[in-house]
This record gives sequence, C-alpha cells and structure tokens, in this order.
Amino acid sequence: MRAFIAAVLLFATQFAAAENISIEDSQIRQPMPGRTVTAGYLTLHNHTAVEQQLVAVSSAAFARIELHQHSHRDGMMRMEQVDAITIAANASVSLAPGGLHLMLFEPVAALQPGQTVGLTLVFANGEQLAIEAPVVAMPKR
Ligand SMILES: [Cu+2]
Repeated sequence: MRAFIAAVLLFATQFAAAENISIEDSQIRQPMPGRTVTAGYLTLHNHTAVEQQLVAVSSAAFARIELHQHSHRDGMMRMEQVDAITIAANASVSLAPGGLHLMLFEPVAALQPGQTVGLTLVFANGEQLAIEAPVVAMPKR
C-alpha cells in the first residue's frame, strides 16, 4: 500500500510540477535606448521532491528568449546560452545580474517601466507556468 501511495505521489508530482514551482521577484529590464536585447531575472522555487528543469521561456512581447549564464573565462566576463536551468528538489535558483538570466531579443513594442510582460516558462516535464513580469528601468551605475 505504501509503495502504491508513493507511486501515485510520484505520478502526481510529475504531472502537476508547475503548480509546485513558484516564481518570485520577476523583472524585465527596459531595453537601453536603441537596443533590441535586454535581460530578465526571477527566482524559481521548486517545492517538489524531484529536480526540475526550466528549458524554455517564451513571450508574445519578444521575438526570442534564451536562457543565459555569465561566466568568467580568460579574465573576461562573457555570457553563453544554456540548455536548461536546473532547480534541485526543494530548492531555489535565482536569476540575477552577473549570473543566470533570461536574454530577451527584439521586443515587438517599446517597453515602459510599470507595465508587465507575460512570460511562459516551460519545464522539462512539459509543464508550463505563465507569469506576469514587471518592466523596470535599467539601474544607473
Ligand atoms: Cu545574456
């Protein structure tokens, strides 16, 4: 009986995973004037007992969105596309400046701080999670 319950729980976890993933502190940086690419950040919380993987993000407001990682190589800060962002069981991953981030290409319309952009997050198990991310001004340095 216990094995049966475990099996049912595993099944339920795999097919309702997105409901067990929550998103916090999402934001999309307003593109710099004249630029058609910008970055987005958020924190993913995995409330399940299995690893989850964010594999894609899409939005009607952008032509293309990639998952990126910053890395130091040969003393240079660069960024590269990654296939997936893994969130360990019962853990969180933050996308933040200088690390993992969303790279958003070619906004279909000008973005202003205060508006929100709908994003669809796609996970490796096929689950999808829709969120509204606020647009924020590029911080001054
Ligand atoms: Cu990038």
